[in-house]
Amino acid sequence: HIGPQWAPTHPVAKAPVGTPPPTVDGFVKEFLHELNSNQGVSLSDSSVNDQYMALASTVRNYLMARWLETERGNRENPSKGVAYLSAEYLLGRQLGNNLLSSGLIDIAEEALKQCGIDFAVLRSQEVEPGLGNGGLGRLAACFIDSLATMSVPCIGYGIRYEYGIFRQTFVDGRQVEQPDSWLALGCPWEFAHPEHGVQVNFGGRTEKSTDEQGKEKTTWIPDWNVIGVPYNYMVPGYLNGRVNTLRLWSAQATKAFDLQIFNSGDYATAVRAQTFAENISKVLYPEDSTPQGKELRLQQQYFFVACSLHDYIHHVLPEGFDLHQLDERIIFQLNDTHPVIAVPELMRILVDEEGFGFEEAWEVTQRCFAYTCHTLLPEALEVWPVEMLGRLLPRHLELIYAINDHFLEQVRERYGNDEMRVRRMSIIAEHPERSVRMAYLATIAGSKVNGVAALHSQLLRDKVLPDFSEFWPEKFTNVTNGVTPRRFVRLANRSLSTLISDSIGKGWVNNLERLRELEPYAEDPDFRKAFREVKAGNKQRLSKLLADRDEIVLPEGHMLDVMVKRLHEYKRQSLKLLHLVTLYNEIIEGRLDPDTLQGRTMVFGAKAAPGYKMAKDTIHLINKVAEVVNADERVKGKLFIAFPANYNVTLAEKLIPAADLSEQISLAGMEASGTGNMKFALNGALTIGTDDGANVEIREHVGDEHFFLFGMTEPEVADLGAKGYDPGSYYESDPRLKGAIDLIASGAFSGGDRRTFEPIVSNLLTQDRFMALADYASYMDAQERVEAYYADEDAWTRSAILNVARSGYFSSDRSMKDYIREIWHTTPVL
Ligand code: BZD
Repeated sequence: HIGPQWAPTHPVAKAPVGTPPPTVDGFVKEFLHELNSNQGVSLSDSSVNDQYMALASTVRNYLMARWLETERGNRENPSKGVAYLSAEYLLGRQLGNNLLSSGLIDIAEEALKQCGIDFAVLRSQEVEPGLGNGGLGRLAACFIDSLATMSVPCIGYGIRYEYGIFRQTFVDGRQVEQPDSWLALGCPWEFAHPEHGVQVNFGGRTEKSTDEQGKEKTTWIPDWNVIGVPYNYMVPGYLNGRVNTLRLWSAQATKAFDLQIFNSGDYATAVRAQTFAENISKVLYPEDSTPQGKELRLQQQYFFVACSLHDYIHHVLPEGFDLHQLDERIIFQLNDTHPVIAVPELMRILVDEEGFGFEEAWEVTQRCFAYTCHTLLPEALEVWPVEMLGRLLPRHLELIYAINDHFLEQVRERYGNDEMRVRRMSIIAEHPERSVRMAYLATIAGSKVNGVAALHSQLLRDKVLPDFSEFWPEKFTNVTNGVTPRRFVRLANRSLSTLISDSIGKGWVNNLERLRELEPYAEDPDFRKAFREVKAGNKQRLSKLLADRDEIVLPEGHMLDVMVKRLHEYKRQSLKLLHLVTLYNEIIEGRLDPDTLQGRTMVFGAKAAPGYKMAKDTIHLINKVAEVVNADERVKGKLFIAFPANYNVTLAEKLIPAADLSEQISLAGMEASGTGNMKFALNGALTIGTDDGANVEIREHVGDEHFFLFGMTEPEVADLGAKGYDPGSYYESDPRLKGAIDLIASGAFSGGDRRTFEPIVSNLLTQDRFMALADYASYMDAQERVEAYYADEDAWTRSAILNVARSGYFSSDRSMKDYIREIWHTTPVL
């Protein structure tokens, strides 16, 4: 329960000097002023983009005094804060959120109306900053929102990619990636500070020397460098007058490159060198689970982490701060292993620049970091070849070796010369090539290590890092993920929010457990009716959006069955497809009477990593099945498939509130947590899901009767794997499954060409690493239960309302509270 200490002091903090009065007239004046003086146009000549920019500036100006005030408070009354280190922030559009946080939404809407401007049009003008791949990046965005709302001092540090996650298009049903030029029309939310550029070094060698006192000293002599330019973004708390900072770094060539131009006379080469430096923050890597070991990615990681540590130590901390006490001021939270190179970087700063002894520096370092792991897939654990790391960061490699020696000595002390164990626990892997295991480094350095859902944290201890959890049992903990109710309920689902607030008041927005108070309303027929109307309205708005955006015309009155997430084999979009193709096949074969079915529209949204062949083939198959099924008169009114391209935060905000059914069907033990699952439950969709990730806890909270569980449990998966899994046997023994797979193999969805989807078919029949066939029968069963339950409108609505009422736990405010209690030990500033 988020108690009163986390509640905002008062709805809108006293307006500091310089803040425009929050009145419609004042807003109009300020808006027109911004339009004239910033955009340089009159209202009658202004473009939609001008108007959007001016509106954004107006909101920004309103938040500015609060931001500066927060900064001043941080300096004058410092308390322990959080530096969230994340290579990704999947922010979504800023305008609506910033208006909501400042309490200006209604005023702005009215003010624009007076200017003859449609607010909704301006909101759609914003290109969302897609600076992340999926769950991990979105989680970071939710966390900084919650910390600001809970008045916890936090700086988010990351990378200002010039190109975020690619824009997905479909050509003949296949994914084609387009660059995401999110900055093309200008970003009104950022503040560049080139004067605070930080130099980041790379390459070269180290030199040992002894000083006058006979103390050994190491000097890193790098051979190239770049400048990191900070861009600051406001992170406003919800109606509490606090505005934290997100600081993203952009790479710029240093003057050294200009000098090279001058000296070499080879202009073209020198300009290429400049491009090389600026490439570092050029593009987000679109791989979300299989690190490619690319040197540029390691450069990105070190780049932002070096900038951030320097910034924190030299610009945020007061001058002369004793770094022995660093942990009293800050905790660096490592969002997965991407920022783990910060560990040897802090050691380098303390030892080489501040003159600490190794032991002394290591003690401080271990108190200043904590590590969150977001995966269980072995191939997703990041490792860097020693050769590459040593070439790019020679001093850091030395420090990693020193950390490793120091740690392995402790292991030997505890276990004697158990060399097998020492080898297993070493930060350095020897095979297939010598490399640095970043998750081990993070675990050794971190004061705490956490997984992101109860099951995941357990498996992390038992399967991924068993030696470490034996060595340091108290280091391991769980913090179940959460999502921000501001963006994903209050903003995305305005009509549900109104219904809730009219029933239980507005307090739920930053105290989500209060949704419990809705429970009795599930028994109220009028409330159920109103709830259904909210869903229907959301579906209508979605229909309009998909018609405009994608030329997809949704059938009316259907159950909306939604699966939106990155495309990955472990998430099993293919299992969903098998369900679909089975229904289709059974109908056209005359074994299933379509009149016994409710109308169902299945919505997919998914990007595949550009190099992930099986994922891309699956996207192709979904599109081709959609083409055939949607055109077939025999299933008309019963089955429809929609696959809008370029699923992103903006689309999620439209899709999730309209959904009836949420598909969370990963193989048990594979999805670390999932956060989409939480967003759906909070918006009144029922879940069909496996016993995986946070599904487990969602089911516990909402109750078994309001959740469609299917599939093997994690131990059953492990057993089956150990016994030897044979997907072919499921195919042979289940005629419906065989029928569906044969239909795909026959070329029915590829114009008769049997080769097109052969890789998918043969993979399912011979490998099926994520056991879709083993869970198929159970999934089909569960879908039949869904079908029957949906026919009972009252029962379904009741369950949907209880899903909302009982999902308050999944607020990211609660996650933050857990981090604060278990890991950070920070206090809110009120
Ligand atoms: O992190 C995801 C997990 O798959 C989800 O189960 C979990 O809910 C979220 C948040 O904890 N992991 C990612 O999204 N991972 C990445 O995006 C990623 C990106 C780059 C490199 C490796 C992984």
